[in-house]
Amino acid sequence: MKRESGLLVLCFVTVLAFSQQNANYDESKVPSYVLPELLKCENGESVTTVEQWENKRRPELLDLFGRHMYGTIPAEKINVSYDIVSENREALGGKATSKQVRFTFSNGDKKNEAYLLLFIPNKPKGKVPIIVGYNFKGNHSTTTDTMIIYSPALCLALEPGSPDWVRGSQASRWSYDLIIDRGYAIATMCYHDIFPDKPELKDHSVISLFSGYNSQKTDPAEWQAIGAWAWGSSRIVDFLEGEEKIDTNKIAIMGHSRQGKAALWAGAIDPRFQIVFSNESGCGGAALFRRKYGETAEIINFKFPHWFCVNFRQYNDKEEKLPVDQHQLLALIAPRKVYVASAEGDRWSDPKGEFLSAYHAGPVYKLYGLSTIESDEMPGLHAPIMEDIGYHIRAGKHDVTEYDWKCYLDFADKHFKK
Ligand code: GTR
Repeated sequence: MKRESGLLVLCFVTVLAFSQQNANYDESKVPSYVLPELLKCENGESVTTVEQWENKRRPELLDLFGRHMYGTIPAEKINVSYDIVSENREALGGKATSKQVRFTFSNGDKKNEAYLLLFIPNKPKGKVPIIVGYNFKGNHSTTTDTMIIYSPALCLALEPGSPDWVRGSQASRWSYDLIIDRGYAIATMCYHDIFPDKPELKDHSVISLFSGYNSQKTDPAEWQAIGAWAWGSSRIVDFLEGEEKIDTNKIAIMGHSRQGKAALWAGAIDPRFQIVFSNESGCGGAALFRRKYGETAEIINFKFPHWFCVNFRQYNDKEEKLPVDQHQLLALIAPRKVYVASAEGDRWSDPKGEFLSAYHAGPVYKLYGLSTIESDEMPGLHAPIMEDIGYHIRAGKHDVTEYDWKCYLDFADKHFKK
């Protein structure tokens, strides 16, 4: 390694270590805070009916989250075409049909490609519910099936020779057998295909296809990576609407960590997602900003300047000034269902902040006459709460495990199979 680049890496690692050290893990140092009101409009009007919520408060909150946090998604429609490039009726030992679908996003001469990997159970014969979720390291990393095509953006996002090129390297996060055995279809795409996850790669993201995109200038409320990932998951739903075997009234989205953030935002803006599973989504996902526990606005904006809109940076170390907090994001999903999952060893994501957010989203679910988390005391490990809002905390580190999937499937059964 050249001396200069060695120095650069050292600087980066030092700054990173410093910013992570700065994170608070001491509950007694959590500041006292007042959460922004769920059921009070910006003009002070109290919300007591579903009509007021849907016509006034909900649109207000969607707008605030767009302008101050995730950026606003353009109304423009670009072209999206789908080509089924492979179909295998004997996938997963014969119990599923797999399909690989090439998505081509285009606007004029510019285009991007992404690949969706879909497994549909061969039994039962009728329509089945589906869970949609992005993977981090390419479709090939979710299974050892040698038919799986490498996701196109990987050459931008992964180092040549990196172990991430190995098939099945992330298979433990994708419990395909379990999901299929339980009668669910599953669809995954590599998130890099939508926005390759580095600030300097925005020119390769779908955002660059939209009219008005200027690589030299980002408007303060312009959408960024999380917005693009959310937008992309809606395009997956567009495709699924044409799939005969998929029950489009039963579409869930599952996102881990940064993808948990994107899944919650997708669930807030696209009502076709009937359940949102947030797996350890932490800061900018389910966790309450005002607790300033673990990762904070300042740390996340510093490490990932391309995730949130530019406006969001003004809340670095000023979380109390944010016009919203994350219980309101969860509430935007109502009356559809939301499930938040934490891991004990994942203090960076602030498990308690994730739990409290789910708890404080309750009043909107109550407006709809739905069931909520009744106590603000966290449940014990492996004691899932499965109301219309769900929550669990499991032992172990930041990851997606078979235990998480089992809980998600139980929750989905409860709501989809009643
Ligand atoms: C971390 C980031 C978290 C979370 C995580 C992940 O580095 O600080 O907000 O998104 O990455 O996506 O695994």
